[in-house]
Amino acid sequence: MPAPTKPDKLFSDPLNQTGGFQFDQKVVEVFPDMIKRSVPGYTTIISMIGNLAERYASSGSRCYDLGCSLGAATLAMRHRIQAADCAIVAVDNSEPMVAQCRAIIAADSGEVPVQVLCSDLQEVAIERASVVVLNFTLQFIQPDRRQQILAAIYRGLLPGGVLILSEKVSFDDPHHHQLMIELHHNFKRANGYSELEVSRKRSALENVLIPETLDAHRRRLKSAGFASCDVWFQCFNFASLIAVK
Ligand code: GEK
Repeated sequence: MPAPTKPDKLFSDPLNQTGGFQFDQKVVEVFPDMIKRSVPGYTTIISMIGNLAERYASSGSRCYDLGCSLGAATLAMRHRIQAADCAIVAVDNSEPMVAQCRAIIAADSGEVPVQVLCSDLQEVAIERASVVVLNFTLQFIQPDRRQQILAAIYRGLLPGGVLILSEKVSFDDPHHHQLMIELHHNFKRANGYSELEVSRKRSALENVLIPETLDAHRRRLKSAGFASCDVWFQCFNFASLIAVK
């Protein structure tokens, strides 16, 4: 059985916080609560990934969830895919995340086969893919690696297949950029995080989570070869794009 999840109080204790943010056991224990209270629209995005997988998953293909954490997007796809002979490959490079994800998947009753790999997503071959999900994962990879990751995904997608790319984003206009940051922080405070927790988390994510503009993401997707791409969801500085091969 998966371990029960706890409320996120990680950044209420200053002694807990040394160095940059890591996806360790302590984060795994609070992850579902942390991500829902930190990412505006997270629950909607997860549910709509299921919706998109139902539309785009094709018979005999694979769906990938890269940076799967506890498998929320995997489960959303698993319960919506109608196509025959379709399998899901879920990948994460955090061992504690993968252990808990495997327990969650094993306790789930969905019938679509799921393979959970503990690996850097850059090492995983993408093959016969109809749907690839990068839900708030690319932002944790150094920007100079991002183009080749999108190129490998593009090569592994079947014609008509899709990449769903969700990211925290930045804005060129300094006023708008600051406004989005403040609205996001208000969202976190309204979800019970204190001023200190918000600012400690922000420092821990410095140089770990590197946001880029929506234009930078669109340019990269186009240069990887995607025929069509644009935003399908946005709330403040959190957005999700869909790119079609
Ligand atoms: C969700 N998609 O719930 N290779 C594999 N995994 C990685 C890598 C990498 N190079 N870098 C980071 N990760 C999930 C949420 S969380 C987003 C994704 C967040 C993993 C990392 O271990 C973590 O589990 C995940 O990407 C990012 O829909 O916490 O803001």
